[in-house]
Amino acid sequence: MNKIKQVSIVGVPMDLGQLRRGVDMGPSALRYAGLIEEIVRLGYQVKDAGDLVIEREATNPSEKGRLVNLNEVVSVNSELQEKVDRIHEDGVFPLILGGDHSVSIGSIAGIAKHYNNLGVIWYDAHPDLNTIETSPSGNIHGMPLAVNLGIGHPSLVNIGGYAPKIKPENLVIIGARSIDEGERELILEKGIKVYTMHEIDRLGMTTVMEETVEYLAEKTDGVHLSLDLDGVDPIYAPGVGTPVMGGITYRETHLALEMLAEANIITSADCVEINPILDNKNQTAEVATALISSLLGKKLL
Ligand code: 6HN
Ligand code: MN
Ligand code: MN
Ligand code: MN
Repeated sequence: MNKIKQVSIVGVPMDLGQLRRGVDMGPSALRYAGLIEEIVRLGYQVKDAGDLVIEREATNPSEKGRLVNLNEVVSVNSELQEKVDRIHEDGVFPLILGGDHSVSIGSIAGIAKHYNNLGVIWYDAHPDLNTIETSPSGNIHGMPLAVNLGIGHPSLVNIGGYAPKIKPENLVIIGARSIDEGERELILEKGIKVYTMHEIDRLGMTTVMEETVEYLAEKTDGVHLSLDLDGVDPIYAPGVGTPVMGGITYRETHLALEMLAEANIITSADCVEINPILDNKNQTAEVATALISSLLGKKLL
């Protein structure tokens, strides 16, 4: 990561992957929290590419069947895919600001084509491995990891014109504590490496991250970090649409990202699910800003 001293920021004010409005304000909240200035202070050359324009239909999205807002989610992610692809071609570190977690479909679609074995770290309370058949909600933000593995609706799976984007053995999920039955089956069937809260409690974050780095470093040629703020305990990150108690602490998350910075393996990232409407004075965006700084190499001393 350190050889790329340039970062390009793309905001995706998208709230169509679920039914709670407000997560579209995530990019603004992060800019307000000083994210751009903070990355500049770390010595990076930063380009803020602004936000994608999200077109939405005026009708109630829940009327349209179980895949909520499918067409809109496909079109936003297709555009995001192209944008991220170009950033990567310029040799710049892409940092995508959500928006709900469905934006990881477009971000990973734009990145994965540049690697033979893109690794992914999915830092999240949820594995986001649902399909239309297994989803309890029909919300696409609960499906992006399955889509990236090539499982799901063809118009989502084929964004960017290729599928799958990633291989199950190149994936590590960290922080899971709300796992739907179909997701559990998929995890076991594909042998996906998951550190649930149970493993984090037992092993401690140091061991979890040492193992994660070792697991990915030997077989991947780049690693994308998908940081869902609901992975962090809602005490620290209350501004999220699907909070789950018993999460990863603020310090454990810093430690995790500091260890990734030291290992120098992260080549792109997205930061998603911040909902300022549900937040406490922009706390969650401030937490995210501090966390991204750790990821990009900020040290306490
Ligand atoms: N997220 N598993 C639930 C669902 O509706 O599929 C929750 C998904 C949450 C997704 O937080 O990115
Ligand atoms: Mn290309
Ligand atoms: Mn998620
Ligand atoms: Mn989540």
